[in-house]
Amino acid sequence: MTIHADVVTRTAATVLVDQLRIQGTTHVFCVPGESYLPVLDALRDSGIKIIVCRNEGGASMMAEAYGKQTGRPGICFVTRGPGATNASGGIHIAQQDSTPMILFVGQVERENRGRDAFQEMDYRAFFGGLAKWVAEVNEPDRMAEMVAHAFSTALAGRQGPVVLSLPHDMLSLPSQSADAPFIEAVETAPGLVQMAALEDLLAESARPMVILGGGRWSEAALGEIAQFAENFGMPVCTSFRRAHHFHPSHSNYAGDLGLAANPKLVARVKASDLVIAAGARLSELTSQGYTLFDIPNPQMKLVHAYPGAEELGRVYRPHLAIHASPKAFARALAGLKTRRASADVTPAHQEYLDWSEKPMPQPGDVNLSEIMIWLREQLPDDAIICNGAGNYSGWIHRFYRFRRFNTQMGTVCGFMGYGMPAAVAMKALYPERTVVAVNGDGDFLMNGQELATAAQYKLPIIAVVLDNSTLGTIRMHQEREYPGRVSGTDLVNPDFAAMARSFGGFGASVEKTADFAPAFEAAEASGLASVIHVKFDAEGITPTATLSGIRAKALRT
Ligand SMILES: Cc1ncc(C[n+]2csc(CCOP(=O)(O)OP(=O)(O)O)c2C)c(N)n1
Repeated sequence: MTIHADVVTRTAATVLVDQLRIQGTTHVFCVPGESYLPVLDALRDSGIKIIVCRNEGGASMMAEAYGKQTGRPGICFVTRGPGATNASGGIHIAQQDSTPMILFVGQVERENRGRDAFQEMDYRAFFGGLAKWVAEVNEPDRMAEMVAHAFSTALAGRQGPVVLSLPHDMLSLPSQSADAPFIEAVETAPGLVQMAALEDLLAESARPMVILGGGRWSEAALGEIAQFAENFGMPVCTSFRRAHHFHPSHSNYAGDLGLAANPKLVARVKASDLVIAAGARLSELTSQGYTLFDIPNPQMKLVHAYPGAEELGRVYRPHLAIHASPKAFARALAGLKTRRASADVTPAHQEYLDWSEKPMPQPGDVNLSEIMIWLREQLPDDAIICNGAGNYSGWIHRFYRFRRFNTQMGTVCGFMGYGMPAAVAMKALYPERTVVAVNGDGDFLMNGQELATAAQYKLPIIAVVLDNSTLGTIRMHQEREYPGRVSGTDLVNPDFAAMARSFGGFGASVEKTADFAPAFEAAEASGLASVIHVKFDAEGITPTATLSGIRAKALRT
């Protein structure tokens, strides 16, 4: 990367874009606004690809997905009030999922600040509770400094979102800013004393478990974790939506601790005498609604290794807190010599296989577990599956198998509408890989407009829309708490396959399980952004429960 030599002739906008190039940014996701025209102009010849989205919600989620996938901050540009408020979804996801991203927002001219000018917003107030840092670049000469600070803040410790606002008039002024160099996340290594304490705990433990989660991993670091687990005979489970951190066929794999987790896995973790939580925050869904560990003192010895010191002891008092980045912790674990006889991990892995191997019966003509098993058998190991939120995702978690690092793109915070923008971003990054967005019917239309973005950039993602004509998750809760009183959860849906065709894509409808495979193959063969509209019976509301069964049970109690 060459650093711009002639610092004097650049505008603040040019310095900003040069800084993005120096930081290795390959794509930016945006909806344009008149408030940041100088940046759009500087991007034009920068070599950085611009993906113009149809809604800032989609753009911010694409940037978040880019950050989650690459480990480098995802970049999103939006305009003032309307753009910033629409973009807040991606910022919430980046905060909850600990993903590095930077949202750049246009701002009114400095001379009009505080007048409640057209679309003026106080970004510090609005994003203050979400982002790690919110600031405004008021001095063109400080542009590189502030963009570099945005990168280092997004990448530091527990990673997350940063918001920088850009007053319109400032962007076209000359800037004397000197470029800042490429910024890497600081790796925090565990201390020798802590590793010695961990060795003692391992030597004493009879029923240890590893919980793997969070970001900041690499394939190599996860390989070191697998080696450690083998050396010490430790079952490994993964936290919510981080199943891709451990190979599902590995004999130490015990399954994922997410929504509707395998009850045998939950019982196994509860009964363990030592839990090593590596990189995982131990969030609400991973901790099974804060029931897995006693609060504040877990029933077992808890070793919590995490890159952000503020997360250690947030809810659970760890027996041993280790402030370390996942990569540095994995390296230290790989160096440990085992002092205990390796336990038999076969039962834990067998419980995972028993839970996920075979399809479950389902009312109606479409069986989602059979579809997921078909996908797991047909898709290449490096295929990326993106999804939003809804009960349908339970079939992915249980029956699909993520065999490569970062092939699972979902949100830890359960944000509907994530699948489509995430898939667009993934296909833009990896045109040669299969990218599938699995959506619920409610979920899909939250960001279904980004199908137009996929079509515009010729990104042949395959969107599967699982249509049960209801916001099924909420209907499920409704039947539990207000049996038989359906209210505000029914949907009347369009023909999603026809919608895909009207967007210039491929569309197919599926009403029987057997029709799914040919529809998927035809979608792949089309080379177009595709939608497979799968209509299934809402009665089969989870892999193990029916709506009428939930209602009957609720009426009995
Ligand atoms: C942006 C957003 N809005 C609302 C919710 C609350 N919510 C969670 S799941 C769900 C229903 C999802 O319905 P659908 O996509 O049809 O999937 P299903 O549950 O039927 O499988 C809702 C409304 C959410 N998680 N995210």
